Amino acid sequence: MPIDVSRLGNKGKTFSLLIAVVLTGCNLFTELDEAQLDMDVDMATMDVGDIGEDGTNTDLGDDASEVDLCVPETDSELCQTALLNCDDAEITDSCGSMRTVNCGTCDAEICGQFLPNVCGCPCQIGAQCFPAGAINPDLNCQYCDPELDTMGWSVNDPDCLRDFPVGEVVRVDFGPTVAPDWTKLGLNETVGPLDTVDGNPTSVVVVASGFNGDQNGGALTTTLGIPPEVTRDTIWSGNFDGHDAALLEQGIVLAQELPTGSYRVQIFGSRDGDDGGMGRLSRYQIGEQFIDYEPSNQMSEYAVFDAVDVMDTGSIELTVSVSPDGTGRFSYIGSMEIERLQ
Ligand SMILES: [Ca+2]
Ligand SMILES: [Ca+2]
Repeated sequence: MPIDVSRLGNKGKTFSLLIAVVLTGCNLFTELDEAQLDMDVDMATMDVGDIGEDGTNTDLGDDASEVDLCVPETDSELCQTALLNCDDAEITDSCGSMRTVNCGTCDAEICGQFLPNVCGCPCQIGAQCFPAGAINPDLNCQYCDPELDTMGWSVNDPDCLRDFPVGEVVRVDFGPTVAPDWTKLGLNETVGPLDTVDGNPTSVVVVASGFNGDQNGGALTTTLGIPPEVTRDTIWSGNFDGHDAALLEQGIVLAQELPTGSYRVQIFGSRDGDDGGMGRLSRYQIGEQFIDYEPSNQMSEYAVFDAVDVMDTGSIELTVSVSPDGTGRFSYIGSMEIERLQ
């Protein structure tokens, strides 16, 4: 409702003045409040701005004790935060300083194999980590190439052969009786890959085929220093019907997967008695070379091929038959040792 101050007399004038003062005062307070608020906001804005940009608080002036409030991480904390775990790395800490810190060493893994300053395994094979370029200790033509395979060996030759170190020997014991540290090869069986006598794995596989029987009736004692379980037993090729029929029989011993090189082949065979005087003259033949050898009561001699060259075929084929120069019905082989000469 409008107020008519002319009807109020002096009291009315005084009242109207009060009203005016009150109204003016209200307006004044409002303006003061807004000014104060503006100032507060300005100060708040100024404070935030001054602390921001260069990371230092200029409001704090030269008071060194307050600048030191930024506590940097330890070296290990820096490495951990940056997900680095090996060698020296340059990392900027939370206080803005670039620092060179050592993040440690790798155990079996390689630092920086896949990412800088991070341990990584080039080839994790089984429980072991191998560096790039490492050769498979069991197969010399396989190697670690992490670009091809980080969990296994990479093969550079599908027909690759395990090494057969020069000067080492693989050997088999023909016949039914097992001998310590020898590989038994029974009648027309296949054995391998063989380890060398020194324990190195090779790719050599030996196959016997075409033999007619086996027996245990050879020498238990020899002058050769090989076990009786090796010397006493053999596999044989022949025919009970006589020498002529036996000539038609042939056993084959095939040693396969031999690296190109030269080999010495040493054979032993023994059978008690002489088969009623006919003897057991056996012919061992490799390529053009042959040796006639008498197993009857044998206890002291080997048949030896001094040098057998293995070319691209990678195998040695030995035939066992009765010798045409003898009269026997049966031929025997009891053991074979193959030494790599070169
Ligand atoms: Ca044996
Ligand atoms: Ca034997």
